[in-house]
Amino acid sequence: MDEDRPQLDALIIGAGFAGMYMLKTLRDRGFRVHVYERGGDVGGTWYWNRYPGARCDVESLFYCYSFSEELQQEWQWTERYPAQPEILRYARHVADRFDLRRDITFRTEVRSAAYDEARDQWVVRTDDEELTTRFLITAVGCLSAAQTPDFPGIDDFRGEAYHTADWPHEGVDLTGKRVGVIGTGSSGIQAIPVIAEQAAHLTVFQRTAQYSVPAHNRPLTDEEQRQVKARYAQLRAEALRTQAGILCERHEVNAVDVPREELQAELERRWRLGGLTFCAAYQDTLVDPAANELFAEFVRDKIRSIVHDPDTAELLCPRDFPIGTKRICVDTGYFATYNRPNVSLVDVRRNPISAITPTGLRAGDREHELDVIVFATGFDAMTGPLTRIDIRGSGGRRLADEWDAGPRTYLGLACAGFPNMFTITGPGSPSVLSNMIVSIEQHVEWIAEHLEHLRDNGVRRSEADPEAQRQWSAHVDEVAAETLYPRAASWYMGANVPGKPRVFMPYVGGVDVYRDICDDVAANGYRGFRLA
Ligand code: N01
Repeated sequence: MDEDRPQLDALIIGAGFAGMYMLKTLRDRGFRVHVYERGGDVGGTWYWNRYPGARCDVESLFYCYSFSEELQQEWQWTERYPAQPEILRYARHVADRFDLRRDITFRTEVRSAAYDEARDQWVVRTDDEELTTRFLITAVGCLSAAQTPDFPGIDDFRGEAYHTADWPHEGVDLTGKRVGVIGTGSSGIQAIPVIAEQAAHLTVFQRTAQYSVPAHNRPLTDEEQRQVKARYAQLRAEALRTQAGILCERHEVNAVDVPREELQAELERRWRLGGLTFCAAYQDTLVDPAANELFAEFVRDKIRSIVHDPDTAELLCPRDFPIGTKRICVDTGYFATYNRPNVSLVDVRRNPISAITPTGLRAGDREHELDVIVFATGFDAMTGPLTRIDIRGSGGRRLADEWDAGPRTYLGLACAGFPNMFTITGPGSPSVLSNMIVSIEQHVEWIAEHLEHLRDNGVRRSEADPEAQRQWSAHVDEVAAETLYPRAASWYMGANVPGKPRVFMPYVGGVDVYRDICDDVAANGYRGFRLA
């Protein structure tokens, strides 16, 4: 046996939307490829996040793969925004349709991966296995390392405790229970209205109020689906030429230059339309504080008009950060939930949670008796899923150490010192600022072409050049600094994890611009990569 020939051409970590498509693409191109997946089935995010109300904030007809015309024509979505069970059904359908599971090992977590420089291959270890592969491809997602705050007494709680991102598959019966939800980001804001309908009493522990826009979710008609499907290719192509990979109406003028009445009417129209693209109405919302404040105050006025109790309404009005600089939430009945007699809101910025007790929690000088605590406290985003694996590159350097001061990558696709490793939607790429499926497809196709190029040219080793990485990282910082994004203590900035360096992690330049850069790198002999 040739000991320089690894067992695999490519090992993929993760069988969510990225890992599934990477597997299919490499297999179609004749590579020997395998996937390790922590969960019991495909679906990634949508396998784990089964909390009540879990739903995608990108519309169904575009939150799905575009790579197969047959697939996108045959699948029927039922609602404007897909609920978690429907997205998971779709992921399973894709796995069946393309016979993906035969190359996936489920319930298997990659613990470590070390680069063997002498052989130009990775040695990957799980709890039970060790194998060698020429290429290591991470498809671990950006929001897959759940984050539970380290509250004193957390292990002493005698009731039930769940994180939204690790929700029991059999569901949780909250009927008649006193439930506490900690966290009011997208997960909390989706779960709270549904939990309120089930629980005897719901107490929401809010540290930072969030901006949320109504989803106006509804069933999709056959006619709507038919119309989109008749023009799918064109609509997909148009979406690729947008900033976020999501079709939306945008006025190419500044909000501050629009007469106030006209602006108000437009924001009203957008509010009635609902959804994620609210802030994209004008070009200056995320760069000019004055424009941003017009949008923010519009949303605050909406909150005041929905929530009956003026003190509760004021507490729900976000003021700590510009609208859109934390991922805007998309909700169904969130603010109106606070009009229910069985719901109360606790300000934990003023009264911080000091301990979890055996029977509930302590916030400020008050004890709250609870049967169930729901941690909607988010994720160690973007870097956490990678640094939790012991990844060691050339000379034994650890990825976690290399990123000690924040992630540094070339194009969010590769890291200097970690040859033959590629990171789908890694930090430094648009990823979480875009329709993830659009970004995933672009990365998967780029990586597959790169690997083919290496194979065709007898190249055993591809590595990001340190100088190219330095320049790209500086560019990522520079474009972020031109926006209002760094003003929020967001998970984009690593601010939600104590001790995490504050670096704006995704690339804000837009999926349109980014795609052109990646294509240009490839067309120029993979500029910025050292091929050997
Ligand atoms: O997490 P988050 P998430 N004490 O980090 C609070 C995607 N997503 O799971 O803001 C008290 O946004 C924290 O408070 P603060 C989407 O991209 C999409 O909700 O840090 N509170 C915050 O309120 C989203 O952005 C969908 O002050 C604490 C909350 O917990 C991303 O996932 C659905 C605390 C965490 O909010 C993450 O959303 C769901 C503490 N010690 C998620 N620690 C859709 O597609 C944290 N918090 C619709």
